[in-house]
Amino acid sequence: MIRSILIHPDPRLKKRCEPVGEITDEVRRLAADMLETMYDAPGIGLAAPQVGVMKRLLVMDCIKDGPAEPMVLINPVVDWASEDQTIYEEGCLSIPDQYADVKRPAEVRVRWTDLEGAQQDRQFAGLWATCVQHEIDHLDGKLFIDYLGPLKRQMITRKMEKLKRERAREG
Ligand code: K1U
Ligand code: ZN
Repeated sequence: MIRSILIHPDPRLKKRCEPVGEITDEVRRLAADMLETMYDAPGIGLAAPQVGVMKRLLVMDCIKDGPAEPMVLINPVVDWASEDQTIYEEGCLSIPDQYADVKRPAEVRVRWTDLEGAQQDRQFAGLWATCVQHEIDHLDGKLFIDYLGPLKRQMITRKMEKLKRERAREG
């Protein structure tokens, strides 16, 4: 099932999420719905608070061409970040059609729980590293616009308020 994606500003996008406990059918359904929602958008990542669920779960697939590589990360933790940084022009499904350069560590090692309850860890580089950091930020109530200066952030927020008013009028 495709779930609706919250648009900034929304208080749920500013809150820190709670860890996922037991991996129940509800958690498996959420992960499946989030992957479907991400591919439909389309996007390369999606975090649970973006669909209004305040749990530490994210999905991503940064393969643009070639066979899909869907990933589900439960309770992800960044164990190590490279000193080397990289700049990528980021977007966000909760801030449609707005893009800005964000500087982040070029590589990160992340550990998480998978849908079978097993511990996983992997070192991410390139777009995967940028995306996993963007998604973990969502779980901590942080958006990519929080890395921008106040004027640029305010300009984007005003555009999103206008978009939400227009969408509400359209019904
Ligand atoms: O978390 C999100 O809002 C999803 C976001 C992830 C992301 C994008 C860019 C850098 C870091 C994280 C998106 O997927 S925005 C859409 C997007 O980037 C895209 C859409 C279609 C094809 C390729 C990329
Ligand atoms: Zn985002």
